[in-house]
Amino acid sequence: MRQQLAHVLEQVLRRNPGEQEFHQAVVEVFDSLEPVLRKNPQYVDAAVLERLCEPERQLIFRVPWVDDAGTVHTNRGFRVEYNSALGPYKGGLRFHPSVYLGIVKFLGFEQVFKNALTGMPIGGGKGGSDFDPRGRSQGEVMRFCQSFMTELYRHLGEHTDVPAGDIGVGGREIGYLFGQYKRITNRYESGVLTGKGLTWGGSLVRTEATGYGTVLFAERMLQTRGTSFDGRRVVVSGSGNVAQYAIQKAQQLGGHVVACSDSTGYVLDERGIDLDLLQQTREVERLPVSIYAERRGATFVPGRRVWEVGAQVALPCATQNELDEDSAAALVRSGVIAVAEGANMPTTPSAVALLRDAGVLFGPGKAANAGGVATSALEMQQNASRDSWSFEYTEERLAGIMHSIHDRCLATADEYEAPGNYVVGANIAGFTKVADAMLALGVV
Ligand code: NDP
Ligand code: 2IT
Repeated sequence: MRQQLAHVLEQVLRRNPGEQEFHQAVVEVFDSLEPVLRKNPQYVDAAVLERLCEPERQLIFRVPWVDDAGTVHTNRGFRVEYNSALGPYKGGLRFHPSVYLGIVKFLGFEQVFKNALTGMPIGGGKGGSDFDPRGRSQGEVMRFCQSFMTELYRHLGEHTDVPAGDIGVGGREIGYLFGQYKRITNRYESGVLTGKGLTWGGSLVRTEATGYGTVLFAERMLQTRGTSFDGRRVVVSGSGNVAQYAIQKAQQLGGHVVACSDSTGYVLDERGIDLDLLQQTREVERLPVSIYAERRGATFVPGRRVWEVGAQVALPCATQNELDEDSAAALVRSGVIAVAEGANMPTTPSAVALLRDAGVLFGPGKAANAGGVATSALEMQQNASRDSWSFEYTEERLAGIMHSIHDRCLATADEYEAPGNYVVGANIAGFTKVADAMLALGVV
């Protein structure tokens, strides 16, 4: 079986040259699968691994747009419709200059297993563009979104492919994208995008869901050691959507959140992050965290990673490969108990190994940040029934889903003789769910 995995991996590396993040994501999952394949040779016979590593459809398209000065720009748009064994393709759109096919494929691959873990009827997909929204006016962002959707709309549909937000795509962008979809198709098809505004088909709790879910997952991990967030020193990376609501939920559970960051550096605020001020600065005014630090009278440390301040609970909520081995070592020295990934693949493989060897509770993104997409599925449910649920009810559903993902990861890890290993649990539980559906659906 080890040979079989090595053979498929060799094919993946050869057929997808230069896509380093995609390779990393595949290796991470394959590392867990040997005992599953040994127990289930039917997966090998049906070439499930080979098929899982090849997206069902990969779209790359031109996105031309005109800036405020009249200059024409040509960006590249992507949508990787990765796997639809469990439901329509579902996953976010990322607008960031680092986006290329390898990033979209890694995110799509992760999304397939994450979505399976939620227990909701959603397949996996991901998309985005190398467009950089930073410093762009409202009008420029709107025209970009309209141009992007003018191509993408033909591939979407509430039963086909349902995008949402990710880095650089929040409520504002989803609004422009939905507006253009509606205009082109002449259909008020609410279920075609999630993360919508509350007055036009959005769900309460979707904005908060990823950050809240990550903290609920971490709380459940802490409970297995008879402890909780209460009174714990917490450090969060990023200061965008996921980070903000991770901070809020950690604070609600009694955590003391002393630091967060952006791509320019980090803020150390020993009095505890003031979330209202952070949101005013980052979300409303779209300014960097250094301005928050200035307004708050806190310390701003430029160009460095937030992990060096030390924490008992660390929540990486910015981007891939942002927590490396040195960062992990610094966290371990400071007495970290738990790390839960709000971002996708933020912890490097050697950092994960170091944390696990040190006995730190480690919640991988495909389990710990699944609350966002799970609540997107709840938004789709509300759209399908033309209903809207209360905040309390929706949050209760989210909490139930996070607890069940947590418990399933642990039970699966036990079943495969890797007790307490959430990485193995998440990979195997996600994989078997998708693989069984693929077997049932035949060679398609
Ligand atoms: P946002 O755009 O709202 O925030 C991103 C944050 O990360 C910002 O603080 C940004 O700083 C920082 N960041 C982004 N890229 C880099 C980089 N290359 N280096 C350093 N810092 C960076 O995005 P989200 O909060 O939505 O997403 C954060 C993470 O969570 C991503 O990994 C995403 O895939 C994942 N995720 C998001 C979900 C969602 O529902 N939104 C669901 C599940 C996972 P700056 O502004 O300076 O760039
Ligand atoms: O990575 C993710 O799970 C997301 N960006 C959210 C996807 C979604 O469809 O809500």
